[in-house]
Formats: sequence, structure tokens, C-alpha cells
Amino acid sequence: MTPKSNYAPVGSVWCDNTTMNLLKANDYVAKIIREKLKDLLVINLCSSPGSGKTTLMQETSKLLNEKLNMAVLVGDPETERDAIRMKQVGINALQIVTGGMCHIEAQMILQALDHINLDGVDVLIIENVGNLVCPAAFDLGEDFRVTMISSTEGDDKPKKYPRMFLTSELMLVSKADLLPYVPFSINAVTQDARDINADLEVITISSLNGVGLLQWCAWLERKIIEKKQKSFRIN
Ligand SMILES: Nc1nc2c(ncn2[C@@H]2O[C@H](COP(=O)(O)OP(=O)(O)OP(=O)(O)O)[C@@H](O)[C@H]2O)c(=O)[nH]1
Ligand SMILES: [Mg+2]
Repeated sequence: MTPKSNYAPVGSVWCDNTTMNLLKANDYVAKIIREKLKDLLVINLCSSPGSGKTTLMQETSKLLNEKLNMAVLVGDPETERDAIRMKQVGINALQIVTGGMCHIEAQMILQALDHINLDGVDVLIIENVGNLVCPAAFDLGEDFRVTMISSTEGDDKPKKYPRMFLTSELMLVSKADLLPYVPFSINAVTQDARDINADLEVITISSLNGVGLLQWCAWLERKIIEKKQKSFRIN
């Protein structure tokens, strides 16, 4: 039952009670971020802890830094280690310390935007907190969500954590260099993920030996061009 205090007087605007719906409150903020960042591509990169997100950011920057301008917001419950690692290879990176929280919320991104220079940036990548559950529920104002799953995690994850795979545009299967040593089937993980999300694109990568990195970079460049064309049409 709706509380009496939530009744709107005649003639007034009926506002949603966001306190009663935190995810809805998050979505309002995500909408503001989307509007603010309408001229650059925003990617929300999600995975379990340790799948290789930060390493991929480092390798991506090395491959693309002469072609385009990339910035990274990285979330972790504690420490600035990932931002430091990225800055060491020249990435415009800023750490979001979530204070123990297992995901990034849109309001954290909005706050962080005041502390990172995005002038001339073509793509902002948000490295989410390592977790396949909660980050799937929080829209961060991104254009696309990319989920990474490493060969050492087991190929059964898509059906266990379906929301993440359902809401992603691309699945990166990482640590391909370890495939000869671990029981992990690319076909099985792709089939399970596509049972959930038939349109999911899949790229197999290794940040260690470089497999698939050019394909990933080409995907990123294609999405940047599409976003620029879209924002040109709107402006
Ligand atoms: N064999 C192999 N190891 C990798 C690869 N990519 C990353 N690693 C290793 O995996 C470990 C975790 O990598 P990170 O890049 O820190 O992973 P992450 O997803 O950013 O981790 P969190 O931010 O803690 O969730 C490190 O020891 C990396 O060196 C890869 O392609 N192959
Ligand atoms: Mg990391």
C-alpha cells in the first residue's frame, strides 16, 4: 500500500519515491551521466575479480594511445592499486574507492566526473568492481556493457550469472594463453551465453600473448565512430 505521505496533492507532479526504490534513483543519475557524456563512448567493463580487466586496459592503451584518447574510472572496494598501475603506462585513470561496496553506483561516477579531465577523450572505460552479480543491476550511464570471463573461472558462469551476460553487448573470454592447461570450452561458454543473449558478440583474448587484442581494439574503435556519428546527428 502507498504511504499517505506519498500521495500527491491535486495539480502537483507525482514524483516517484526513490527512497523506496534505490535502483530507480540510480537510473535517474545514470540518465544525467548519459546526457553529460553524450559526445564520447562510455563502456562499463565487468567481470569476476582477477579476470584481467586492468591488464587489458594497460594493453589497450599501448595499442591505441597514438590513435585515440582513452580515460578510465576504476572501482575497487579498497586501495588505489589499479589506478596506479594504469597511470604507470600513461592512462588518464582515476580510482573510485567504493568503501567496501561490491559495485559502482551511478552517483559515484557522477561525483568522479568532477575529478577527471575528459576534454578530447574519445572513450571512457569504467572498470567495475570485480563481481558478476551486483554490477549487473546498476546502470552507470554507459553506452555498452562488456563482460569479461577468464579461462580459469570455468565455462559454466553465464547461466549462473545470467543478468550480466543478458545486459552485455560483448563477452571477452580472457586468458586464452591458459586454454591448453585448463578445462574450459570456448564453444560451451559461447553457447550458454548466447542462450541468454542471442546477439552477444564474443572475442577471445589474451593480454599476455596478444591474441584477439586487435579484434577488441577494432570493436572499440567501431563503437567510438558510431557514437560520434550519433552525437553529430543529435547536436
Ligand atoms: N595468463 C594470463 N594472466 C593474465 C592475463 N591477463 C591478466 N592476467 C593476470 O591475472 C591477474 C589479475 O589481473 P588484473 O588485470 O589485475 O585483473 P582485474 O580483473 O583487473 O582484477 P580486479 O580489479 O581485482 O577485479 C594478474 O596476475 C594478471 O597478470 C592473461 O591474458 N593471461
Ligand atoms: Mg582491476
